[in-house]
Amino acid sequence: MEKKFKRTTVTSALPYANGGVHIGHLAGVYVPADIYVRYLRLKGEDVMFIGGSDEHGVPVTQRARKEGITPQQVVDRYHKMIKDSFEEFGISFDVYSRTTSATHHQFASDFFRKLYDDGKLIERTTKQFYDETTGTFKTDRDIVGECPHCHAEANGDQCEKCGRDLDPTELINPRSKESGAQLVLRDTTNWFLPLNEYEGWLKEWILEGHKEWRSNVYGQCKSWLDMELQPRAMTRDLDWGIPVPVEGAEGKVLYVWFDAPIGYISNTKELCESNPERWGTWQQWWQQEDTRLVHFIGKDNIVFHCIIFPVMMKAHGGYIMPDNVPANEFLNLEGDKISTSRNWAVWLHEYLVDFPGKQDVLRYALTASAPETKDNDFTWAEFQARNNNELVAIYGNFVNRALQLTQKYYEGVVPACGELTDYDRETIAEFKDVKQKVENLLDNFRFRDAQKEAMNLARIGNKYLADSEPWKVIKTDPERVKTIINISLQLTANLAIAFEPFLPFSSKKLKGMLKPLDSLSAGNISGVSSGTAALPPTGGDGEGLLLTWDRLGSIDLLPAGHQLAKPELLFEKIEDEAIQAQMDRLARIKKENEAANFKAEPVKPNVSFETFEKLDIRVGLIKDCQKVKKSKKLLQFTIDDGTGTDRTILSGIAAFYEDPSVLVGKRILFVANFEPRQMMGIESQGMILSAVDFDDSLSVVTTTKDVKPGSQVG
Ligand code: B3M
Ligand code: ZN
Repeated sequence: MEKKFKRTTVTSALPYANGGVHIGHLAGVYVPADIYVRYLRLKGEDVMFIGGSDEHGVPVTQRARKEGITPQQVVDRYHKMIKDSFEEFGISFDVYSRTTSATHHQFASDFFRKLYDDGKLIERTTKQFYDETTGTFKTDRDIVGECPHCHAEANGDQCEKCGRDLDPTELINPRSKESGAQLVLRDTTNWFLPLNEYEGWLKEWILEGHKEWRSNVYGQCKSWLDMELQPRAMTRDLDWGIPVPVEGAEGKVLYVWFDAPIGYISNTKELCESNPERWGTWQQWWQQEDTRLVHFIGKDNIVFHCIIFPVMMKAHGGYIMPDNVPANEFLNLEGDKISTSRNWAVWLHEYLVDFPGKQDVLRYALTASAPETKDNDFTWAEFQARNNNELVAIYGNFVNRALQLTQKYYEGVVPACGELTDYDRETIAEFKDVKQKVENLLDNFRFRDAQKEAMNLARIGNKYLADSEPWKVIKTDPERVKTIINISLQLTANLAIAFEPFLPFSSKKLKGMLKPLDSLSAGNISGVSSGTAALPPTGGDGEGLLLTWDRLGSIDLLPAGHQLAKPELLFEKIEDEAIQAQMDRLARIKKENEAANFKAEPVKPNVSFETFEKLDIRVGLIKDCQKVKKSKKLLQFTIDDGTGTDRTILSGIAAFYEDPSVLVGKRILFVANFEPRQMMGIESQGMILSAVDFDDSLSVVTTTKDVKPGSQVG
């Protein structure tokens, strides 16, 4: 029972403007959403792609406090950074606005007020922690105290040490993160959305009506609906956000998850009002039954988009419900969970600097390992392999060979196709139904597999050229070569079309090489808020040169006699050095995190002075230091110990001194009465003292003054 929709509203989660966008966000939300809207546009469908920054919420205020600036300054900085990097990356939003805009404040405020006036909200008084020194209520994450389980210092919502979820009232001695003051419980009144009253409707709408949703999304909804839903607070005692438009609600703002999804609608309104001829009214995109609504999000946002926001819209009345919510699982980085606070991420703005012009490579790699059904791992080695072994070796290689041979044999003019062999026919048959296959997969939000189909075309092409060997046949049967090259060029043109939703930059470049007369209509690339972003080309020279989506799978895309432009390489190899630099960066971050987490070991039981005195610790001057042959670990020290006779000491610290000669001349501490030991046939007469660093690396201990060798330490 296929419903007929006239237009599609596509939203992508509004990133918090308190940091950059990383590969997890891209793989989970923005790349698939962009592929989807580009595809719909290429099919000529009416679609609006909505993005924007989520600028309220506690994390913004926390960052502001940490940096000693205002929340507004935080969001101004990150909104611009995120917007610019999305644009450069080719995420083709029709609108990218922000939840601090006047339009949004008004819209969200009116939305709340209608719910309030219609009696859809319930008022509840609860006890919350209050800081009397600043006169403010504290949210969970602004409270610290002692964990009741492991007694470590914990946040109000969770203990990082033992991992338990907490309620701030469980904390021992709760304090304000901001002021350090002791907190007291105080009554406060907030407005709640009674989710429980919508349970029956939600069950019917999702569990009965949307069995086709991805199993991870459906499953999460089901487990929420299987538990009893509770009323949820839609207002907060905070000073950063949209003021609650109710008398007596001073000092309260709308809950960030109330206002953020409304941001999709207010951004639509902003776009429509800026260009009503193109976009019509916002109501068309949000309230008309012939509009299809699709939310692209990560899995941590499922409950907000499938339960809370729909209930808000239902309670308000007049809105359409999402038709699908293709949420993704998480992407990890080199085996570890991506984390903003630990800086364990690949940031888009940094990638764009480190790999200029390689937007499509990241798009490709992220789609190829998109976490569609389970969490997935991004590794730099795989990124490099995707580029070198697939984009360069398959797609780029095929296209380059086809275009170079055309230059070499025909000066870049498309040769006429002669009689087809059986093998030609088989090859053509193989890519004829690619349009059907790719569309079917994209319609079902299976982006990985869809991209694989496109790549498969290039594999077919490579095989065709390798099997047909035009470079040999040219000597014996030049007529036959014309057909081989013609077919290869048709395949190349198909690749430019098939990859367009996935790799828009490369398709644009390839189209430019294939149809130089017409390259201006090859489609807008980034087009943030251009309103005509990547609409199908409308130009063309009327000679079958329209490389449009509807012609995908055709073998007459490039007519004989058509002059091609000079070919350029579509992709280039990524060298090991570039990958190593990224791995080094991650290793550095890992180190920094370990250092930040370093906690000194508990102190050992006390010893008496007499016990201590038994150890004879001395200063020694290193006269020589060498690696011990056949040992990876041992260094052999020759020490001036003040006795006039050199002393030999072995120490297992070779791994930490690549060049042991740097130690020569240093004054170190050693235990002079440590029982002599034989190692590798050498007698070691004492023990050199070293400090063990947080990462288990070692450093010998030296003196700050040129103390005479043999001096006692005590
Ligand atoms: N800003 C959470 C997130 O970035 C939130 C999404 C809002 S979508 C309306 O994961
Ligand atoms: Zn704990």
